[in-house]
Amino acid sequence: LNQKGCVVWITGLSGSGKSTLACTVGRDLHSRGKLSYILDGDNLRHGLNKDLGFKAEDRAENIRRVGEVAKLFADAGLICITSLISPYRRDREACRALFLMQIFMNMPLELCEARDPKGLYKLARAGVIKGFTGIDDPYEPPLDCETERWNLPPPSEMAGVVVSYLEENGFLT
Ligand code: GGZ
Repeated sequence: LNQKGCVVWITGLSGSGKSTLACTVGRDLHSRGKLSYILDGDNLRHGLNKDLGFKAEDRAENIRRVGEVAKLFADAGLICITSLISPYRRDREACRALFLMQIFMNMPLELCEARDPKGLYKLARAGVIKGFTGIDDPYEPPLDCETERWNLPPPSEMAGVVVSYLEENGFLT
């Protein structure tokens, strides 16, 4: 295997399309014969991060652990794509040095809420889920992500832009 690894960090609200983007990029990389691995917040919370909830210090620990695991994958030569809300700037900053790219899914709350694929926004509005990101817990958009430099491509074009960036930076050779 002759592959250089890296970390692609996707942040954004629940329902903003993070997992979809991660899967699209993963499939594209696979078709180019490149190994990638997706670390998805919601999935990891069933195993590695089972002990964590959604209060600020738990989210911080979640981001820290996933950052460390992503680094291991990247060290092993994989393109590691993470898909976590990672709502607090401070937590992302703490592992920013690990990321090749920070991707912001800049989807308005109204659209995420209208999609509500798992019905969680509805539960949050009803007060059944407390501390839900975007409803009664903050989301702090990144100020320094690669998507800004690209002038925020629409979500459907995002995967292509990510793959091009990987290519330009020598990760697909
Ligand atoms: C935000 C929550 C919450 C609260 C449960 N706030 O869209 P989903 O359902 O599948 O993904 C969300 C997931 C968020 O996990 P992360 O590990 O990405 O969060 S963080 O980075 O903030 O640590 C959502 C579901 O868990 N979920 N309760 N209160 N999202």
